[in-house]
Amino acid sequence: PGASDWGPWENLERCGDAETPDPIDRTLEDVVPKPVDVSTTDAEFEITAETAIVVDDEAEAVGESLADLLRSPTGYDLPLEEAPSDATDVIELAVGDRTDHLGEEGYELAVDEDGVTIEAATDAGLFWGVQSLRQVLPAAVEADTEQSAEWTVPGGEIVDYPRFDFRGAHLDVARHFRTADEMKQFVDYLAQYKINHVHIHLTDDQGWRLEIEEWPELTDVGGQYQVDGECEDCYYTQAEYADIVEHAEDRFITVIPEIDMPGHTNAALASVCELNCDDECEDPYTGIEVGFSSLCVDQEFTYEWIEDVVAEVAELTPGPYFHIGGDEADPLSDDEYEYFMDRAVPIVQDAGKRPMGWHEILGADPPTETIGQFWAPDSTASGVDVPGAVEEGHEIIASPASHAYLDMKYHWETELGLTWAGTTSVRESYEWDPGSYIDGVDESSIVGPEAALWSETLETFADVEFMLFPRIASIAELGWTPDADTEWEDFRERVAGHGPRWDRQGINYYRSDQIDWP
Ligand code: TNX
Repeated sequence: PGASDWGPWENLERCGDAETPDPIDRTLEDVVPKPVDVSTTDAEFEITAETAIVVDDEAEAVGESLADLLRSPTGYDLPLEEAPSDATDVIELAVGDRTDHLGEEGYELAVDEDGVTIEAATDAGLFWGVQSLRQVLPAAVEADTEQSAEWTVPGGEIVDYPRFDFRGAHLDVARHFRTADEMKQFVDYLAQYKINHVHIHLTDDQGWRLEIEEWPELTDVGGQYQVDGECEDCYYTQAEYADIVEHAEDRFITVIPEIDMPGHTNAALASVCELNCDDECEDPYTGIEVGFSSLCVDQEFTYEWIEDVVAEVAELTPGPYFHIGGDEADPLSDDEYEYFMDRAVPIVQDAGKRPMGWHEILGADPPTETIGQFWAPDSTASGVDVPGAVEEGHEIIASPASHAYLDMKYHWETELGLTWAGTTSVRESYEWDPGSYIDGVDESSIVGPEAALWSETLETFADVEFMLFPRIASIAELGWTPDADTEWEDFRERVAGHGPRWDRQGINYYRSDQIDWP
């Protein structure tokens, strides 16, 4: 629909006019990320008090999550039932091999007058299909109290699957802490846009955010500060962290923990005095400079401590990856840096995890299973031979700072954010191709894109939301949608319709003037 179709209706709805019929101003084409294949019909389905959710065994958990979403705003029972598939007035969710060809995360969604059917080869695919369904219901579905609306689903079919298996978002909880509840909220936002990895930057110069039982000093000291000052008990207990991991898992999102080393370690150096070459603790740091700290690379104690930390974090994190940072270790010579990585990377492997690091790590010639996260603001990474590393077999995550660093200001007057990589408008966050962006690196070596949200200037969770939305929708779409189907004009129209959905969720999004919001 054009922008003019949206405005008046939404306004009436917001004024609380309960009698206003909800015109069917939505189609299956409104979904973000844009699905691979969509066909639309006039055969709408209306969810009513009689509607049931039909599930097979494997679909039950996803069915529950759909029911959870729908029950409050609709006020309907929406019982979960096992029933023959010819039942009418149902939303049917099924896991089966008919859709095997769509891959692990693909799904088919079909809507006609009798109901909605979502089928997938796995429960993950089914869950992504449910996110698409969510986006084509009235925005009122995002409310958590009963709403008066016609719960109409537009007719047609979607056949969909992702371009990249890996679609990530990173959040820095070290510079400014985010509570476990906020972290879970962040995960909920990612799930709506089919992002399947959340990378948590748990440690940096300003803070240490995860309880390590063997080294309580890390949080006794490092967990009490953040940028600009003190922060009481600003860390996750192991139980809280496990809860975040489980919350993510329930949404088919894998947690990637990052313990940044050997640089970005002032919080550790201020907490465990023996980590310093002279055994003297550093002072806590609450500024926003980078590149000044390093672990002491030529003492055994450093590696024993790393083993303890890595073992506990790996044990708490079921996913296959462990990110050890490796960025901006400026105090070290190249030889020292290489020596450090020669010791540290195998510790991660011995803990059963696949190592990841910022792209500098590739310069240390680590084992080829090590994934490099490309963050340079241009298509080359000066000082590191990324194409050479790829030639040797390394894989790459694409997070170029000029497009995927969501802490960059939208424009020069944006109050929040940094500008070292320039500014990044919504359009700039969208107009790049993760598969071909990096000079000399082929799409076959790209694991996928990851948005990175650093938090030096982000004091509140509302600040996080402001930098995240709408740009997270861009990165999500670049990770999911075939490159040939990613067009700015089309994207900006679809994203416009998400504004009211974000309003209902209370999200403090940036109302970019590049988008005609309803
Ligand atoms: C660079 S790029 C950093 C972070 C900062 C960020 C701010 C990289 C791996 N490190 O330490 O927070 O820029 O944009």
